[in-house]
Amino acid sequence: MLTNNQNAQARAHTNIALIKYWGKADENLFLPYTSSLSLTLDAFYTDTRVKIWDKPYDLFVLNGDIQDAKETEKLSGYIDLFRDLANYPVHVCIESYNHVPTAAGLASSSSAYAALAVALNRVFNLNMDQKQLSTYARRGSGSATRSIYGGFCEWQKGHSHESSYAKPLDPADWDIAMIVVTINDSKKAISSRSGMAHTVKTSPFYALWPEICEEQLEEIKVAIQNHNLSAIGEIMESNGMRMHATALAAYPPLCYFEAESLQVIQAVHFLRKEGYTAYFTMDAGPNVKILCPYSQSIKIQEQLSARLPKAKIIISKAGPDAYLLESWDYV
Ligand code: 2P0
Repeated sequence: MLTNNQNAQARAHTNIALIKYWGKADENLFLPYTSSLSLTLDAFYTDTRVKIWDKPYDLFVLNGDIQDAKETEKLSGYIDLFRDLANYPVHVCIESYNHVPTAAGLASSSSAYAALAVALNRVFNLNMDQKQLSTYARRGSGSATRSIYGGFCEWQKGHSHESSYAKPLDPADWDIAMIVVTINDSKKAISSRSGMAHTVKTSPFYALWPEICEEQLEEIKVAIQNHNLSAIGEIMESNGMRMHATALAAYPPLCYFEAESLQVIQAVHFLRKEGYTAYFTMDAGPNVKILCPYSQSIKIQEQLSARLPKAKIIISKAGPDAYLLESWDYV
């Protein structure tokens, strides 16, 4: 008989990809067509508590609100992976708090599923190591694979559930920051999930994507090893724009840019001319993330605020690995 911990709580941070994950080779197992590489951010995280209870159903409470049947069912399907593995068919109550300001316009699925995987592992006494945890985080959302680790990490695409996992590369504890520039925090018109599926299916440029990522991944790993921020930024900027090129070439086209996104991009070009080390990337939405030395981040933030007074601008350092929380401070 398993002796289970009745409660477990965990924290995981969001991550931003420098080499993007864009397209699934296997939609059920969340196996990507390409490996990807990210930086975990300190400023944004999710706290999640899992409690085993004796009610005959699962409950999911997000930021204090009980979630509807559709959301709960999605999560129950995910929890089944852990229940089946532990061979322990109990129900759970899940409480989650996202410390990702809505204003930041960041997807929280990466931190959400990483925190949930860490807490479920504990509550079901599964003793998974970080590598295994990253495979299970992946089954909730691809980007969550990478939120098990802090700093820079690589998600190796693999070819099966067991072989598709993240691996830490560098703690990024040197002079580095990511600035998140939010120009629009409303819900995305097209989710990453459907955007990538549509691109894979209809974009003639997608055939080029795996080769591009393979090449740029190797280049950026060398740049990270050398702590060469300009080289990291250049490769990141190129990879992000190439991802958007595949989406723009989809049929019908997918365009995540808004007018203000281009204004931020122009501001980054201006900052570079002024001698700053600043590079941008964008995901499946209009907001822009800027990689720069932490030592320049306040000045860059000031410059951006002057040019884009309506934008919300948050500076983040690199974040840590996902971890179990000793106590739960929410009421
Ligand atoms: C990334 N994105 O590498 C890429 C770049 C968005 C653009 O991972 O379907 O929410 O849950 O696996 O992880 C966002 O996609 O998609 C994402 P699913 P996910 O960060």
